[in-house]
Amino acid sequence: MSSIRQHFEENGQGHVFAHFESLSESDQKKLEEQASGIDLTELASLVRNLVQSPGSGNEAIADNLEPANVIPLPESKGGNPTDWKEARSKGESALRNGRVAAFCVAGGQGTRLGYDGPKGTFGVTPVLKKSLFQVFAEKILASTRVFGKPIPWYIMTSVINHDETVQFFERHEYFGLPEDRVHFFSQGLMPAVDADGKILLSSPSEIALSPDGHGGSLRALVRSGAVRQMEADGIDTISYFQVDNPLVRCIDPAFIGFHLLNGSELSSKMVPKAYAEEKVGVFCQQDGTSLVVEYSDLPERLASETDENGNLRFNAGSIAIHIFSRSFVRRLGSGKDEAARLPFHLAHKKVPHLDENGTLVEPNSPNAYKFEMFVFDALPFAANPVIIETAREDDFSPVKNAEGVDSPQTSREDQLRQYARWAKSAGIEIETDDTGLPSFAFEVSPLFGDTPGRFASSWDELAHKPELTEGLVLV
Ligand code: UD2
Repeated sequence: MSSIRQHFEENGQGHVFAHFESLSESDQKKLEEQASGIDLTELASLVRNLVQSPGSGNEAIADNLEPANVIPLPESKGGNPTDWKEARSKGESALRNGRVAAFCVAGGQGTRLGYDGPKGTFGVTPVLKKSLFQVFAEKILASTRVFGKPIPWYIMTSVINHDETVQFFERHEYFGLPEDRVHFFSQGLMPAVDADGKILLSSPSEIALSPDGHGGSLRALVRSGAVRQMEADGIDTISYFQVDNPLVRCIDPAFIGFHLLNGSELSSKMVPKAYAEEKVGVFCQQDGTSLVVEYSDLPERLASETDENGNLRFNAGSIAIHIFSRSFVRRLGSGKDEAARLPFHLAHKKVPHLDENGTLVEPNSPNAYKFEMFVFDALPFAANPVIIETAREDDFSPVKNAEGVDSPQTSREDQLRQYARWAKSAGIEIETDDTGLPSFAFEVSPLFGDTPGRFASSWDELAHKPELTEGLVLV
């Protein structure tokens, strides 16, 4: 018996190889390879602490929770325009010196949207239906043109979507970005287990594995060699965003500047929560340490608590936009710092699996446990964390659900509102409703979206042709 099979046998997971003798040689090899990627000691401790111990409950998490300290926008109460100007200029100088990389996490399954394909390939813009990846690529390209230095873009995929993602970029010639500046790597995997902690098989030769959460990005950045590459390229600042949000400013000089001026290892953006139950994590302080409490963990009484002005007390919503220093990613991602490890969270899910007779079972209700790390759990380990406020309408309108809130429809309308604001700021009269939604659909390329001069002249050229008004596209 091979040493890996022996190891699984000794750790109560020998059933993983129950069908081994009937497999082809190449399938045997594949299964052994999958198995050797699993840390059984880590898994046993996760099963003991998360699956088999009753949870400590939300109230324990809520002990001593206080709202986080936030740098307000210049126009918000307490905001300081001079600080923002200084931050912007610091960030611009870092960009001119080529110190910044963009980083998008795109390894998730995107099940809620019900779209068959990597989420980044989903067509999201109002007229041209440009994909999320194209929108980000054009934003990054726009910044490289402004600051005169290439901005490398790292994209984390997973085994579920890696090949399709890379092929999509190849097919679209990297949307104008230099090919050697777009880097893909796959995130780590974790096995699904049943209530007894037994690893599930998805076929006789395959373990039921799934991505280890966006928190897995820190170790994947290190393992894949991305951090080493950044070091060689003189990059020390990483601008992190999720694949689902077409409004995100992939590169935001003021945000970068606040991060650098404060010597921060991890900085984050917040928006005031739209309503108490909004499904975003909340920035808090606990015994002097900053942290994000996920929406599902924040007790309802705290989520809905208001201050003397009737505003939500815990209102700093996390929209999953961060800046990491490269050295911090290395410290956490290498796993060498025992005291700074991201915890795993448990998800109870439906996972198709082989039963003891080798028959494939498609469960109707959750039957399995998956383990995921969350990237914002890095916050308590970061020196000098900074949280800045941002305007929701200019940074956050994710596409998560097929319908209703955070859907293609709401995101489309938020993009249209942004174009209308840009048009107005370029001096163009445009009819909008009370919510700022323009009366016709048009689209502005991120390549010059917020540069009013160019915007105005292109608009003049096109808008005087009435037949073009609906679906007007500034590209
Ligand atoms: C996330 C945050 C929530 C809020 C919200 C804003 C968590 C647990 N919650 O909610 O607090 O900030 O976003 O939009 O994150 N991903 C991977 N690999 C994985 C899992 C996810 O790359 O293994 C990526 C995924 O492709 C997507 C992002 O992470 O870009 C968010 O994942 P999600 O949809 O599971 O997070 P969500 O909407 O529950």
